[in-house]
Amino acid sequence: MRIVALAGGVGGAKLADGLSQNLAADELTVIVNVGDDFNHMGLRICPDLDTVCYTLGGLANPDTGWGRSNETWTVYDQIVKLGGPDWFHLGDNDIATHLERTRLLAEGIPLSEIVHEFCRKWGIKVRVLPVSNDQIPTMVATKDQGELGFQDYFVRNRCEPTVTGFRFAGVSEARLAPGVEKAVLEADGIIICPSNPYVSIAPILTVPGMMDLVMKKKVVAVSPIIGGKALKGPAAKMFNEMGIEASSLAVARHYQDFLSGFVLDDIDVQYAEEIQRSGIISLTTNTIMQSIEDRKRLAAEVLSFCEDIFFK
Ligand code: FO1
Repeated sequence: MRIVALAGGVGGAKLADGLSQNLAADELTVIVNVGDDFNHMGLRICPDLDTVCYTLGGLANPDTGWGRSNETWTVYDQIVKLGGPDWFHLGDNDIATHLERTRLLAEGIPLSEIVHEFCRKWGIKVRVLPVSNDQIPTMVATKDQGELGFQDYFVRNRCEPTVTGFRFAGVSEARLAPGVEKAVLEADGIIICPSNPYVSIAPILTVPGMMDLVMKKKVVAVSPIIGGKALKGPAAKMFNEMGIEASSLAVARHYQDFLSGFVLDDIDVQYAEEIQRSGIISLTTNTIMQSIEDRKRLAAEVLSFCEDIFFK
């Protein structure tokens, strides 16, 4: 079964990894958010692409979810000693990724080709694609600090400001990266990974042409909110600040215009009936992925759920 998975940060990367353990390499394409990307100290940083690739490559820091495992901070410590920015932590191994990506981008190599090359070097067989090779910085409108760049909101401000909205700067001029259209058209279906609907999935779906492509396929989403909370990151806080009570039901409603199936955690079983009433088939299971085994198990359950839905 050929799958296109839409993914953002840590939760998305974990399910993508689980899917890669259940599918042949040529059956899975992961389309990744680029809205978190920014320039820092002259380096082009692509957090969600790196989190997905590091996770698929078994290189990810298991505690933080971002950056590399077995990391050292020699360069970062010296930057701080020199009075440089200390708010965004760059590990030594991770810096190599940013340096080489920045060098290749400066030579005019498109981001999608750089990701492909890095995946080859990291032994990742699954296809990972940025949704676009264009820069589409996610801007977060906040109540007290006006509009903040995503990393400014997420890291420097620790997601504390009250959000009032989101903007994906330049998205109307952005083009889908080469390979995205073909991957979606050839897919048997689409899986929206348990990523933040506002700042990981929306920036993917908003790229011109993407929604039209997605509407041609059946879509299954896995809830990033469990028991009213997000396991990681500000998704639940954002729902609440946007005036919507955070729950897996709210996530299903958020996607309901194009959703055929929805996977929610056992703890949210009380929502299953209401979700079914809105025409979305639901699967209730343990959606918490702590171990690699959890990822593989959940992905296997999601895939068999998809079999029923995509080929019905
Ligand atoms: N997140 C943090 O909370 N603190 C950091 O210092 C930090 C550094 C960092 C470096 C490279 C990278 O790829 C990601 C990094 N992240 C950090 C995560 C980043 O903010 C991502 O955008 C989030 O994980 C959301 O996807």
